[in-house]
Amino acid sequence: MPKNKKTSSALPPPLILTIAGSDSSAGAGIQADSRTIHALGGFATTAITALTAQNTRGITTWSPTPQPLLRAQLTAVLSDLPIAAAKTGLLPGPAAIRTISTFWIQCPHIPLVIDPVLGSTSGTRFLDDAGLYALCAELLPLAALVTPNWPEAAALTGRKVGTPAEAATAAQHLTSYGCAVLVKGGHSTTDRCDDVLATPDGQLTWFRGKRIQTKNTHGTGCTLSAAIATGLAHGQPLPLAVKNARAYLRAQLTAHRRDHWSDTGRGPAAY
Ligand code: PXL
Repeated sequence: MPKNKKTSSALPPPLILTIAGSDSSAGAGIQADSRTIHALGGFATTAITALTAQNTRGITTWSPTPQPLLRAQLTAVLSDLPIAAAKTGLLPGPAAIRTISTFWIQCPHIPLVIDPVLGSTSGTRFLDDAGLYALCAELLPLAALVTPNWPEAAALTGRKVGTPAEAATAAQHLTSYGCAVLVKGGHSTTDRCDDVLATPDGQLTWFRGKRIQTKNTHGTGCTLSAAIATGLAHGQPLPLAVKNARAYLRAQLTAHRRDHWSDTGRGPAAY
């Protein structure tokens, strides 16, 4: 076949919807999600839940998107475009969660990955206790996967999560909401970064790796969850989507650990 002959079998990229906040420094949020989705062969559509003004030193101010505007973004995208998978990031409170769950009840076929962002590494709290409750009661039951780190898993379960064994127990506990759970091990104090996946059928799978020494951890949760959603949109089974997403994130962290952002202690974990 001639080298540049167009084949009609080339599939268009699958559409992924990211429902998340804007990060003006572009290390996390909508910016990180879009970058990841496109790098992995998807096409990113967006519903912006909040605007943040931030740089490598922290968040100076932020504001949630008014509910009618969030609703209008979700209507515009979901009523028109064949979304293959979605993810959530920064959700600014119970009202945003209720808005999203109202939509998801009507599109249960679209796999939804929830990155339960509670706050920023620099200390800004995004989701209050009422929001945490709404997340568990209203959104987790509609999700394919939730991806807490150790502190988020502790907040979601009300249990201590400080060891891999406690992470596994928390993951299994959270499957009672009806979704799969990936508890990420980035907060371990050892040189390991092991994530554990629990599925509602009782299976437990470990994804193991040596810790990559870097200060560029800002946005890693966004990147991982966007990569998993993109894998699901490509039709990958969940464990494979997690494996591939981890490999992508690890490659980004390795490639960029010596760039100029490292000096600041924050910065885009993945370009
Ligand atoms: O990494 C969590 C996160 C997600 N989304 C936005 C953020 C942050 C952390 O700062 O700003 C918009």
